[in-house]
Amino acid sequence: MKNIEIIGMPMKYGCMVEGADLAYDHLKDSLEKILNIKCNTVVDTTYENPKIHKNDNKIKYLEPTMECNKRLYNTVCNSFKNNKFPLIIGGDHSIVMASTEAALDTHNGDVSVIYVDKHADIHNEKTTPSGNIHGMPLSICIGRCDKRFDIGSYRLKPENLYFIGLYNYEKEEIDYIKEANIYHLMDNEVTENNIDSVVNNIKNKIKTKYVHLSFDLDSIKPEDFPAVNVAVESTYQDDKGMSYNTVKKLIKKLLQNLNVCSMDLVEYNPLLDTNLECKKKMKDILLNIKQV
Ligand SMILES: [Mn+2]
Repeated sequence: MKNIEIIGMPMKYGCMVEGADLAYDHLKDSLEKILNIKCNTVVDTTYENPKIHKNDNKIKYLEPTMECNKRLYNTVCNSFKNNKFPLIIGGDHSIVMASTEAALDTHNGDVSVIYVDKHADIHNEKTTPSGNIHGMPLSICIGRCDKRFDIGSYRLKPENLYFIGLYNYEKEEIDYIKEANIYHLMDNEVTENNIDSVVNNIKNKIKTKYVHLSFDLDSIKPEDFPAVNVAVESTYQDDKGMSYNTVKKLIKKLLQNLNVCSMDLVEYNPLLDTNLECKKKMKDILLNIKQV
């Protein structure tokens, strides 16, 4: 991967769990060493006197989430202008609204999104059970949320969205995914042995020139990668999710075979990485990214 610009996005307003906002700081040295670049782009995510609920009792941290994401949007647009490949280190997954919108606006809407995540993140302000915006960013990009969530100009077409590794979603989300005929592969539909056909199949379906790859580490099965920013009680429920080896290969194959213009790496929580096992695995994934 050439011309990578690391963009730190220490974001937590999309899901108030302590930790994911520390990921960039925690990984910075490794990123610089592995990718052999200097990391000096960090989005300012400070917000004076953030209110959990202002005028809406349902949505949490609306103003700080949108304000910080607009700052990221501008940073990613600049990165594209400088002919860079922005690699955004989150933070919670609300940040995909900014990275996707920046990619769409830079490329006149000619962008598909590959969403490697166990969650669908496609609630809107009416269906969200938690009020956390990190469960809503794809609806924001598609334009299924009201104007308080406006960011960027071009909207993501549902036909250009691809889910990989899905297994944790609410009924309203999967109903919409099916109704809008959005491509989705469940976690058990992707294994180490079928990655080539998975990637080829998606490659044949893609209709846009560019692809934004959004990678949530919680797509890896919890026993292989426990240090992610989901509610702790739901972390260990089942033996669900794709294996670490599967995901590592998958990310590499996607980068090798598709015209990926930008990427997010989100929801790593260093506070839960007690023996630094997950950090080691992240370094391996980054090495893979470098080699493409
Ligand atoms: Mn997720």
